Amino acid sequence: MPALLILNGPNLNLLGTRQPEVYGSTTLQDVEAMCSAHAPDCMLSFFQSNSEGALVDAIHAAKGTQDGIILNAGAYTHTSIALHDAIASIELPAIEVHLSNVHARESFRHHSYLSPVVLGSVAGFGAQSYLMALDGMKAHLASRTK
Ligand code: CA2
Repeated sequence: MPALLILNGPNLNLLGTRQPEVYGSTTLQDVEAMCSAHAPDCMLSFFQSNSEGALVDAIHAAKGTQDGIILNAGAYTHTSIALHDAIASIELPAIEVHLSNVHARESFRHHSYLSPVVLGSVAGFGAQSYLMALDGMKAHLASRTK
């Protein structure tokens, strides 16, 4: 059974409570419950932090304990070389997730420091983005063990 870490970055703890027109009305707890229901064949761990260093630590801790990472780094996506380096260093497959279609928003959201070091990205499907990333990660891991 694959062990997957679902990591959420800054302000995502506010999901469902503010800006529902951008991020929907689903809370982070709802998203986590949807992931668990969608992937009963995976051992899921969840972590959210508003601190860049705590996210780096969680990525480091995933090495040797997890088979993959699904990551919504929030605004750190667009700023964090530290998260880029952390993902590059652990040699685990990672998928970048966004609730909103970042490419249809402000230009400062168009660049991701994470995109070069992840398997792929899913953006724009709200909470469904996480489920699509789970499917992609499961398919990727299954194809490696064949
Ligand atoms: O679309 C996404 O998932 C983002 O990663 C969300 C980030 C944003 O900075 C990225 O550009 C795209 C922001 C997360 C903030 O979430 C909030 C949720 C509710 C209320 C306020 C903020």
